[in-house]
Amino acid sequence: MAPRIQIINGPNLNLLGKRQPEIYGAETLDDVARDCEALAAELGLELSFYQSNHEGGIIDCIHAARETCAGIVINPGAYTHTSVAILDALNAFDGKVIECHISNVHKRESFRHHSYVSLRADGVIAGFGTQGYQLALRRMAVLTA
Ligand code: DHK
Repeated sequence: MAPRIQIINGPNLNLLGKRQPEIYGAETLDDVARDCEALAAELGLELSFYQSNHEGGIIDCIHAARETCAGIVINPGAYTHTSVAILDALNAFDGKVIECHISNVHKRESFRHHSYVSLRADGVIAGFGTQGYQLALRRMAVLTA
């Protein structure tokens, strides 16, 4: 059976394409989902796609992935820098985790330089724009083979 990968996007990423395009680009989250689906078919991965502006929704999604998914690609948005609860949920997930940021968070404000999620992530992608999700899926295909 093809490994299933859960892609999770956190707060404000529903506004992708409209919000600060000079930082996050012109592609919408639907564009990202469409490109990821096409690549997943090539790589032999099954995908689930989830976005929430709420910490609890993201945590519930991670819990559900415990039963169904071999890996999680997560862009927790600003929760990256604040959420011990999302880190704890990821620590209760046995599969692979890749943290993905559209912007290069290390080139930005110092409060974006620390990530709780990085304490759990098997790999981190930042600064590749929305192409980062596809790079994450390519790595997931290797990690979950
Ligand atoms: C997205 C956000 O919404 C920010 O809060 C993070 C991240 C960076 C991104 O680059 O995708 O600091």
